[in-house]
Formats: sequence, C-alpha cells, structure tokens
Amino acid sequence: MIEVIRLHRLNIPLVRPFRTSFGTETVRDVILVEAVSGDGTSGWGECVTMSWPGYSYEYGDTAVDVITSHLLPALAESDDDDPFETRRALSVVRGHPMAKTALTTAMLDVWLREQDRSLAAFLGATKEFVDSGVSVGIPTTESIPALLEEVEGYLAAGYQRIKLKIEPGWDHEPVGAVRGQWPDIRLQTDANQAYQRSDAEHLAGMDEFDLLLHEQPLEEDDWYGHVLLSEVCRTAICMDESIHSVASADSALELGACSIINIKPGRVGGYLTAKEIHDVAVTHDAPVWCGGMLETGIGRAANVALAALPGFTLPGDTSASDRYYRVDVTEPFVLEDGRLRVPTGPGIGVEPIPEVLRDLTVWSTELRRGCCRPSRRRLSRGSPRSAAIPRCPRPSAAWVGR
Ligand code: NPG
Repeated sequence: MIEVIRLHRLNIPLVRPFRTSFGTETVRDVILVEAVSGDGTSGWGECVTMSWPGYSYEYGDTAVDVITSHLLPALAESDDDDPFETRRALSVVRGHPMAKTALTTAMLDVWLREQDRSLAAFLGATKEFVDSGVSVGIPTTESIPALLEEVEGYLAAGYQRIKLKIEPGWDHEPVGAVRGQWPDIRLQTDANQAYQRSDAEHLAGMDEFDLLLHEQPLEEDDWYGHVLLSEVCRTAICMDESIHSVASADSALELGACSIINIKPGRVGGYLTAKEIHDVAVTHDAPVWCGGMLETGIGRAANVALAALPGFTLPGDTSASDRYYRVDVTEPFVLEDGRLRVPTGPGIGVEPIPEVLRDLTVWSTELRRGCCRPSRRRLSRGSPRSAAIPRCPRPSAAWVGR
C-alpha cells in the first residue's frame, strides 16, 4: 500500500526556447510525483502541466492543488493499489487529467516494481525500439534560415520525422522552405488550435507539400469544423487537444473529424486510458502516435513504453533527452539510429539521479496517510509558487503533511 506521496517541483532550463502558437517556454517547470509503499519501494510519475494555462486549463499550481486537496483525499478510503481501481476512485474528480496521470503513474510504477514487471510489458508493447520524431518550435527570430539550420541539425542527428509548429503568418513559407530543401523527409505541422474554420482553403493550400498530417488546426471543441476541414484538405487531420477519453477518440474517428490521433497520457488521464485509446484507434484502422510535453526522462520512459504498442505506426514526439535538456533528471535517452530503446526494467524502468533531482528542485512536500493537509513545504530556491499551495478543504481526510 502507498504510505507516502512526495511532490518535487523542478525548474530545468531548456536548451533553446520552445515557441508555439500559445506561448514560449524557456524553463521547464515540472512536478514529479514520488509514491512510496510501506516496504520503501518508490515509484515515479511526471506531471506534464506548463506553468500557465496556455495549452490546457491545467497548470503547475492547479496540479499541486488538485493532487493534495482532491486526489489524495479521494484515495483515502482505499487500500487497493490496483491501477484500474485507482482510476475508478479518482473519477469522482472531474477533469484534471495531467494531475491524475502524474499521481497514478507513480502508483502504477510502484505496483509494477513490486511485481518485477515493466510498464512496456504491462501495456502490451511489441517493440524493442521506437522511431523518434522531433517537434520544431517557431524560431523566436521568425527566420527561415534559422529554421532550416535547426531542422538540418535534427536530420543529421537521425530524427525520422519533423514536426513544424505553425500559426497564422508562419505556415506556408516555412513549411514550403523545409519541404523544398528536403523533398523526401516525413513532415507534418502542429497549429495548437491557432486557426479558424474560415482558414480551411488556406490550410488546404499546404497539400502541395505532401505532409503526413496537420495536428489540431482548430479549437479543441470545434468538432464540426474539423469535419469540414477534413473534407477540404487532402492532408490528413490529426487531433491532439480535442481528445480526452476513449469516447472522444471514438467520436472523432467515427464522425470524420480526424483520421489520426496524437495520444498523450497526460492529456487523457493516464496510461490505462492511453492504451484503451490506442485499442479503439486500431479497431478504426487509424494510426496513432505518441505526443510529447517536454518530458524529463521520467515521463519520457513511460511514453516510450506506450509508443512500443503495435498501433503506434507513426514516429512520435519521443525525442532524445538532449533535444530539450543539457542535463536530464534520469540517465539520458539517446538516439540509436533515429530510435529510442524501450526500457525493460521493472516499472517505468528509470529513476531520478538523486544529486540531479536535488540540484534542480525548487520546492517539495511530503504527505503521509493520515490527512490531506500538506503542512510542511521546503523552498530550496526562491519560488513565488509556494504561496499558492492550498489549504486542505477536507482536513479530516486521510493524508498528513510532515
Ligand atoms: O517533444 O516533448 C516534445 C514536445 C512536442 O510539440 C510538442 N509538444 O502541442 O504537442 C504539443 C507540444 C506541447 C509542448 C504542448 C509543451 C504543451 C506543452
């Protein structure tokens, strides 16, 4: 049984700013959840929230609040660590899939380690390596030569597919320039909801670049808009932000809103649901691929295990650690012939390097069964977020800060 939950909040500088249509990230504000069982086994999960609600409504502070004030109390009555039961118990909290994923992955990691079983085997992985793609942000200079130079570096490193972030004003020209320079590479775009239905013809103008897909061109709840766009564009439409569940994946494929799905465990509430979405897509004959959220080695390890399932037929945003970080929290993931090796050790197969974890941590807290009030905080470096840590609305529930 899980007796202790620790939250570790880290700030890790990115090797280069990552600009998307919703904002620019220069430092990854990441929360790692550590679950510790009665016999001292630790398991790890990564929370993929950003520090602000740009990609979704969740962000770091809401994740800390939801985990401490709502998710842990929801588990207070349960002494069953079975991952399906844990998911069921947490369903009383609506939404907040990233917070749920972080907590449930840490618990799943403990559960698997205690059975000496890998996450990859548990999910049904069939591959030893997964193909790596890379996501290329909008250059902060908006310079095409800078973009081409960055892409060239990734291709030289062996990446098997290039994804270009686009937005109105940064689309045809950069995409055409990359296609012009490399006529044969696998190339796709990601708009992060930056376009409108009225942009359909404009987007269809990129069909000539022979792209694998356009990812999430329209707002996440514009289902009909995506159906219309799928009819106008020859390029396949892929959904990311719109897909939150097995039902939404099934609906999107059934309605023709998209023909490809980007599966991100953090967006759908965990690895069990991510696997079930994969299974549904397979029944539709729809390819899926594994998205990325600038994960450290903790989240990356679990994503690579998922991407090793047979329906993941397109290269994912499963890049090497050095795409984002000079120093990763775990042993780094490195490209081997444009692929990453699937971890085979128990659980997620990796853990943080203690000194690196210590050096990058800006805040942490520990909760024990007994009450859900996170009473003690440690701030190893200045962090304004400490003030935002919530008071528990249900002080009698069963987790206590130390
Ligand atoms: O390789 O980890 C990665 C990042 C891939 O482009 C990527 N992620 O919209 O898919 C996305 C985007 C993202 C990054 C979204 C950070 C949210 C936060």
